[in-house]
Amino acid sequence: MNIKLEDLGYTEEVAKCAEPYHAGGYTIARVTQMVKQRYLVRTEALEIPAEVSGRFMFTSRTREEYPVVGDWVAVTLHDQDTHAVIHHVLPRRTVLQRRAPGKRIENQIIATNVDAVFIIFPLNQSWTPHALERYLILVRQSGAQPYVFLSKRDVCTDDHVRDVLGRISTVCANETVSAYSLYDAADIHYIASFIHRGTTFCLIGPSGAGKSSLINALVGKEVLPTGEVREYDAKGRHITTKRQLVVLEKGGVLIDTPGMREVGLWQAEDGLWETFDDILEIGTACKFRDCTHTHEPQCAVRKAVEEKILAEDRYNSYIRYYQELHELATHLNPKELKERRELEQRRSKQEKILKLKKR
Ligand SMILES: Nc1nc2c(ncn2[C@@H]2O[C@H](COP(=O)(O)OP(=O)(O)OP(=O)(O)O)[C@@H](O)[C@H]2O)c(=O)[nH]1
Ligand SMILES: [Mg+2]
Ligand SMILES: [Zn+2]
Repeated sequence: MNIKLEDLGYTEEVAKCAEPYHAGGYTIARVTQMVKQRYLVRTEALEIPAEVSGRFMFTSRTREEYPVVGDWVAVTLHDQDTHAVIHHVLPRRTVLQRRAPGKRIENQIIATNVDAVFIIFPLNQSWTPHALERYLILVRQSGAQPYVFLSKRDVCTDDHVRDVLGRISTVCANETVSAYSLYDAADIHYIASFIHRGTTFCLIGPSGAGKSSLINALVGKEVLPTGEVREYDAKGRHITTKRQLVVLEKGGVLIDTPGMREVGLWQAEDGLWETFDDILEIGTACKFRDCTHTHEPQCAVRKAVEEKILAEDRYNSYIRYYQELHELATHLNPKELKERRELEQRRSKQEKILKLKKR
């Protein structure tokens, strides 16, 4: 399939960033797959294997600087255009990331330059609204638009579907939320209606939710492997093991990801405040400007909980996320001075969000 860069999500903004590289004789491509340090990149004409240049490896200080799926990169083509070398990663417009699973304190970039995220959860399994909430915070932090699609409606009763939608309604009050069945053409058509030429969508959710199946249905072909996840395997075998970017013929870009078991937050304060904007607003009446709403006197938030204006459950989950992020920040910035500065920055961002909300 010969495609235009625009179909891959190339915008004027990207073009501007790409200008110097174009002038330098590089080809612009998008990273479509990544397994360890090996990549596939897509240019207008080709999808070919790629690796980063020696100089890139030498000059990169952190893992974060390495290309990931969704990145725009400046490459050179070699061996009759069968192989590419990545020299530069163009500035990222959005970064979808989480805290990497495991003990080490580091982040993991899920995908970049994503406009919207389809969060897929299965209706036939039990999970708490908080599980979904974590995904929402992570997506909002990235700046991408979240959509919540609940799969496997066909194997559930209408009552059950209604019950689940009711239970998550406070968690995703402002989002598009919809239950669907992979086998209902009208449902797939509805989901497809959100996808436009040049927009990039990333699908995330637990393993077995139906991410890859949904992409196949949207593409109209089995382009990705799917299957039942083995429940008895303690390790949990994920069907999808790599991130992969798929371009729809009618336009639109979809990124498939492996199922996530843990969704740890990574520097997601803005995402948290956007998700708990009610608490942010009540908190403006606290006595202390930097009130943590835990032990301080004259705390408007705790007063609101006592007066049952704010649900205790909601308050508790906010505090849990806040502490998780605070702990992370302390690990990342051991110097108190730096921490204070960041707090100030976060405050001003907080005020900006409030101002935006008031408009
Ligand atoms: N009945 C029913 N089955 C579905 C639906 N969506 C997906 N499935 C099935 O669920 C299983 C898992 O689907 P996948 O698409 O592989 O799930 P995934 O989210 O990509 O899983 P990982 O790749 O492990 O993260 C497959 O057997 C699908 O056929 C649906 O709406 N209804
Ligand atoms: Mg999959
Ligand atoms: Zn307070």
